Amino acid sequence: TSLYETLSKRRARGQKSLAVLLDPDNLDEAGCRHLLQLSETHAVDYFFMGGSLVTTARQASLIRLIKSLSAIPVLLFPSHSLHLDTQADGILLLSLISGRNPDFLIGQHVIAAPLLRASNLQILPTGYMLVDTGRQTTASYMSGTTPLPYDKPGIAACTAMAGEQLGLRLMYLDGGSGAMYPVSPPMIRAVRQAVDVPLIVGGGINTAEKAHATLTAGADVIVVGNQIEKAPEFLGEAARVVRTFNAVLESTI
Ligand code: 1GP
Repeated sequence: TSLYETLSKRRARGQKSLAVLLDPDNLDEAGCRHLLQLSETHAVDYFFMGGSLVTTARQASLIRLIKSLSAIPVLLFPSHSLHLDTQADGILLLSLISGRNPDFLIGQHVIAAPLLRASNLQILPTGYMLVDTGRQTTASYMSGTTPLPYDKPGIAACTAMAGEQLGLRLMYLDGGSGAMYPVSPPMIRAVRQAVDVPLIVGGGINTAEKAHATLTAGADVIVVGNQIEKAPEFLGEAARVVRTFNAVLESTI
């Protein structure tokens, strides 16, 4: 089964997933080995690999390392066509639909298209929405876009609806890495009600309570990055929250 089939089956069953964001700028080989062990122990569902600004050449060797030691799928989470790597399993092909910068709506994609076509990467067309969570994030600065206003769930819902109508098959609401607070439950709920495709939510999820609130509001996949870099044990906590959701589900089937 393809990555997308798995994501949409899980979505249909109401099953939740955990993605761990690995930023090659903030992770060395030893740190990666440690996270891999934890991820295997806690049955992490996905690795997202990328960052807004990649200043080291580590991404390729980290992906190689993960692929040699683990079967957890690696999805590229690129901020630029320079950040592609065909060793990964798939790519979140992000169209930054919260913004109005044509380069990140379609421009980078044109540059990447021949390379993607020649690769074995599974392509996951993703409507990417940056949300204003209190301070300017690297992602909004680097993309030159204005994020969605935090307290306007209706704009987020219509943006996601338009993205789905254009054929995007996943939605990703992102408060930005290290956000002061995560995307609000009312916004997640509004997007959840507006579209049928699987919904990924990340940015600022740094406690079990925030992970729980994000999933309760309707996220299918939660993404954690920063807090795991600071305190790798958080991976276990986040995984427990996801598992609890899925266990409740199984007991009601
Ligand atoms: C950012 O959604 C991710 O793109 C994860 O954010 O690093 O704050 O967990 P954090």
